[in-house]
Amino acid sequence: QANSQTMDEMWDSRSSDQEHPNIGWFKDAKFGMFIHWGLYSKLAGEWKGKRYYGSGEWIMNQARIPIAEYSKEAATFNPTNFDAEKWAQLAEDAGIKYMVITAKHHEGFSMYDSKVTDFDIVEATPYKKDPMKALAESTRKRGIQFGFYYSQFQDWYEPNGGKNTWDFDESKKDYQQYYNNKAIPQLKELMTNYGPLGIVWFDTPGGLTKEQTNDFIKGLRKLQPNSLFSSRVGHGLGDYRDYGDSEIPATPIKGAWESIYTHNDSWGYINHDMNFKTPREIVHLLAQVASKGGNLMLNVGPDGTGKIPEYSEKFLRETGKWLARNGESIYGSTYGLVPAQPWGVSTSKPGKQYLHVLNRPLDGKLVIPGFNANVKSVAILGGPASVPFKKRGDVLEITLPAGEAANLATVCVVNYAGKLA
Ligand code: FHN
Repeated sequence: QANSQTMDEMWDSRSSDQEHPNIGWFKDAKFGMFIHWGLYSKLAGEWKGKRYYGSGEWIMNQARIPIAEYSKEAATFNPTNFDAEKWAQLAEDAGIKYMVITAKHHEGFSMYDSKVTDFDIVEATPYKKDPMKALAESTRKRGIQFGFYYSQFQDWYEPNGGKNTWDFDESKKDYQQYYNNKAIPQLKELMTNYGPLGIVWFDTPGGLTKEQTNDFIKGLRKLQPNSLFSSRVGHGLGDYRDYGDSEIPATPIKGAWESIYTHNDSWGYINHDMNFKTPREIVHLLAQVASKGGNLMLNVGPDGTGKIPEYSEKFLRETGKWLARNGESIYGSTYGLVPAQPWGVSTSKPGKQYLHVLNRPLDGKLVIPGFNANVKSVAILGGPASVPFKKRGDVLEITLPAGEAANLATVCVVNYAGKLA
């Protein structure tokens, strides 16, 4: 019966008592940092003088680069600009509450010291260090949850890994052999050697049945029972739901879920398409996702030297400043009870509706029909403790103070008594 459910039905039918006991921090966190960093970062979206568009981490696939050629790139991958403290400090300054970084993406290259393969950052590069240990420590000591992304099925380096159709005949692959010899042992390394992982972020599942998948994750859960698995482990076996890339659900969604977005249209670093989401766009995206009850995990793509792009640094820090003033309306909130309005969206806490004014009305007035609860007071976060409001029946009208327009988004908090339907 369960198998006949669609993924939506499966997730929508999940009751709170089926949730992972450790899901609480995730639901409160609201804002995460995704990091895509690998050999592809050095190629930056170009191969043999040809520019490839779309996501930089797919260049091996887009350019159909044979393994024999692609693996040579490791010999000149030496990210001496990598600085775990700088990366973790940026996350903290940005108001980030959890970080997920690619331990191994589809290219099959391990960005950590793996005993399962020599195709990793310690054995195959002049860098010879494991950046993940340092990053995990720097991140955790700032109270930020740390986790790994792992491409459990697509592995374009391995003869039996998924989806390398240019070096191998996909129909002749023994996926179970790949899982037994690489994916499962590597996942065990990651869950054993890097301290407590808040999240293991699986991606693009495939090659195994639900039962086979359940078997291998049962073993992983024994290693770290507190770790949360993303829904892309497949077969509905995750602890929270990931929507599609750059997807926000149309309506408020109960439970734990996450929207994931790039910062500049590519997960992996590229040296073109400098279309970085501005602080205003990031804040509006965060408010939109939080207003539906979910988390936003925004990606940064460091370059091949280990440097985070300057616009990611700059714009994430400005987002952090906004959160320093308005974070109360995001962290620990759930979906808003005031439906989306032309001027913005809302989030909730008990007895409070946070109105995120994304597009300030020209007359400075917020009109909220259907606010059928008794309003006690209205304030601006980080601003006036009391702003004028009036109720005409169940229509609430708030007059915004002048001068708030410059803000990335003004947040009005409406304190009310009773039950807002
Ligand atoms: O193919 C990957 C892609 O490279 C990237 O890692 C995204 C991030 O969500 N996941 C897959 C596409 O959905």
